[in-house]
Amino acid sequence: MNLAKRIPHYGKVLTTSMSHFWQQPSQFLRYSTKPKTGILMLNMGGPETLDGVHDFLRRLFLDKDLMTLPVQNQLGQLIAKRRTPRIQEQYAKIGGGSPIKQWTAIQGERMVEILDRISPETAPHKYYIGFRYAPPLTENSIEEMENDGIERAIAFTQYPQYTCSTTGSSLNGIYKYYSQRGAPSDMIWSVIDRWPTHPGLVNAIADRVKEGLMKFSEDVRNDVVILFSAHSLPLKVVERGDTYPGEVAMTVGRVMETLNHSNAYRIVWQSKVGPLQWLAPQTDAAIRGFVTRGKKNLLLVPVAFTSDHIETLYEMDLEYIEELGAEVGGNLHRAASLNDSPIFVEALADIVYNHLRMDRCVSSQLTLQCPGCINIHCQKMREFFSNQQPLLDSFKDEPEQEQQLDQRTN
Ligand code: GF9
Ligand code: FES
Repeated sequence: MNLAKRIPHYGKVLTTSMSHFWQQPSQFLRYSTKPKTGILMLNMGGPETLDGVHDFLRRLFLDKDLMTLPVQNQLGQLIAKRRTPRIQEQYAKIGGGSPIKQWTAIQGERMVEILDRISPETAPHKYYIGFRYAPPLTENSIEEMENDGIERAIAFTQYPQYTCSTTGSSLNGIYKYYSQRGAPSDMIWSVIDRWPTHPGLVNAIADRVKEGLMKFSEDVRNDVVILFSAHSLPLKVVERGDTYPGEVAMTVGRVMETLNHSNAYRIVWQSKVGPLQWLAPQTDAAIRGFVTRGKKNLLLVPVAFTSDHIETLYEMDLEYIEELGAEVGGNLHRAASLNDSPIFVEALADIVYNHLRMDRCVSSQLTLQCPGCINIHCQKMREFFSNQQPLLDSFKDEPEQEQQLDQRTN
């Protein structure tokens, strides 16, 4: 079997004078040779500065994959402009901007460090950030990946649970980029579209819950109600068949199993905006309801975002815990976001590691559209990612590959 033929970069890295670099620390591979595997970490992003708030909101309200408004191009601009001052005030109170880019960069750095170590066959790995509504925008990061000469591109959603309004929108964005670009990609794309039950995610959240429970005095600890709070979703999105509520419940179920059901818990939904009906109960209404019924000890646990952002730092910490908690007389704490949790970054690397060894470009779940979908891009996007070159035959002969590697390096 000619591996050089089957793995385009194989020969280039392993020939003669280069071969000893396989035994060098991963740092060398990552910064001195062309990256081979590119991992695009997808998220909505957030404004880094108060000046960035308006652009962020404008992109969000013009996103037809997230929401459809009448005369959206006009109305979207108008809503974005009208909401900017209030959102700027909120960001001002959490330090002047969203920390999501810094957290994603730390997670990405550590993830590729681990991958270079555990998966030398696919190294060097490089992470890229692809935000939907704030720089670095997905389109620009894709161009950077093409310019870097990436061979395998992985669209890796940073939302553990899939919804068409977040991950779906980002994937539609990648598809639209290529349909407008005309020229086909030099990279082979594949997708990590959801990972709601990954054991590393579950353990990382369970650890944060345990730490959170320690914030309560011992005599009330068993009585604490754990409120898993996820971003809400308009009911019309749920009714068209979105998998998000079920996947949030999967994550929460595994976390509670890991904790041996030490405490009572509920799933609650936060951040509803506008006049539509959304998933309920809302986090604030649930807090009020529990405290007035004598359940005063509540631990809020963010479960659908992996880093701190305005919904944890402003909505949960200031609005719910500081203000509402004081108003109703509850004893509220919040579990930390995953941020730089070592268990969590190991999980990110493990998810990519397993994905690289899978022989398909998309999960079976991603092949299926919502039964009530009326967005034409959703079907095109699925075709785009499903029709990438049948994946990674190159990893089917790993024993042989390792053998050859040993011969070369010894
Ligand atoms: C969401 C996560 C899950 C239209 C109403 C004017 C809006 C929306 C969503 C879903 C974010 C993060 C879900 C809107 C306005 N959203 N659907 N947001 N967002 N519909 O902001 Cl983890
Ligand atoms: Fe879910 Fe289109 S809205 S597939």
